[in-house]
Amino acid sequence: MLEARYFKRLGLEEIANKVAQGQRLSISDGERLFACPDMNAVGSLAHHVRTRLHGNIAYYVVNRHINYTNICVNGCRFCAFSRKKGDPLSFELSEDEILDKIRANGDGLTEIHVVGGCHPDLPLSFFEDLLRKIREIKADACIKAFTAVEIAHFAKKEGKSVKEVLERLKSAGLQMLPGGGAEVFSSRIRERLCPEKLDANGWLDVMRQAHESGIKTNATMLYGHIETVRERLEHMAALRELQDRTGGFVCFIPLTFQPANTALGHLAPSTGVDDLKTIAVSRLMLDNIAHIKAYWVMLSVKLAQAALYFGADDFDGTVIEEKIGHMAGAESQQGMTRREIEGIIRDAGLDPVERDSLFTRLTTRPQVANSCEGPRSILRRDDGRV
Ligand code: V47
Ligand code: SF4
Repeated sequence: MLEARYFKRLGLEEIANKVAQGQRLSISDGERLFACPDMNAVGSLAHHVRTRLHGNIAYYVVNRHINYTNICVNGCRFCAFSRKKGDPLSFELSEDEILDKIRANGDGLTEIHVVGGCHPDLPLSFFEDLLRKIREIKADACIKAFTAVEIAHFAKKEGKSVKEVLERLKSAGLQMLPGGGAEVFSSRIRERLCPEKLDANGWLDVMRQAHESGIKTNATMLYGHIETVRERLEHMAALRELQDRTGGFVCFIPLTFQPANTALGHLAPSTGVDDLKTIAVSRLMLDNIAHIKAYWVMLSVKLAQAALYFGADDFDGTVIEEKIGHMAGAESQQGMTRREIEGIIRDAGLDPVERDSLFTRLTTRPQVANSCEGPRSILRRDDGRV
């Protein structure tokens, strides 16, 4: 329900009208939303859109993250995860170690999320082999693997085109790309924070080619460091423009920056108000991306729950093991059980719906506990509340 007088008093009348009529918002509309001191006004507009799209549902996925290595040739200043080759804290999982992690949590998994640093030596054949083996042991889960940055790195290292790398990985079992590596597209920011990394046009181009090859992807934005509000909005506008052309983005994930153990450790983490406004403005600006994720790992479980009323319709998933956020100080737990996630969503007054990576609703899920649900879940109350 959009109350005209309320929005008029806040100078948001025109934006509220556009939202009510499903019209596209401009970057200056986005600036006005960020500048609005009443976070509830911005949140209610986003919740209106989220409810129009998804009703009373909040999605989640039974997934597992696997980082195959933290060795990386790029030295992004916001990253606490990566190490140079030879560093005592570097690691590199063997194929067997990766497969063992999947076997250990195999039964209920519908998504396997595999990413790593840009390793100087691992050949493309290692990843093709790995995808084939994962497929063999877990044919019914979606393999969502390798950011656009890793894909471009494989192509450069092998002297092959991005298209060929994508096609080869797809033949080996790759179904989807995660949205990482986008950071903020502004060249001002990239020069300061990640000059070695694939640039904005390169990231967008890998995603365009993935979409054209029939590989859907997600998209992220890393915010809350040295970027301006306008740079966030320009980032969203660039994603929106590509989405108009390809329709290949499934979900947008605003990633709140975790500063600990990074070269930007002196920066204060973003505030809860900024996190919720960023989720809300993302929902309002990205009118052609169906889903907005409240990634509990970075946001914290409590703020991610609140974000379900600020435009987010997805809670991500069980995750099981997470390194990128936690090495940078994220205080959330390592993983969540399906029952814990359902409890959080129900407690927010919404209906939990398990999905696969492409947001197909899973209704045939057996109701028995599986190996993704750790022993704690057995101790939960019957109503699923935590
Ligand atoms: O690519 C790096 C970012 C990304 C930090 O597609 C940081 O479903 C916060 O992309 N603080 C990895 N963020 C995470 C990611 C992701 C997560 C969940 C789901 C999906 C999906 C994608 O995290 C990196 C980088 O952009 N990152 N360092 C940091 N200190
Ligand atoms: Fe490497 Fe990714 Fe970390 Fe950058 S963010 S240093 S590309 S692992």
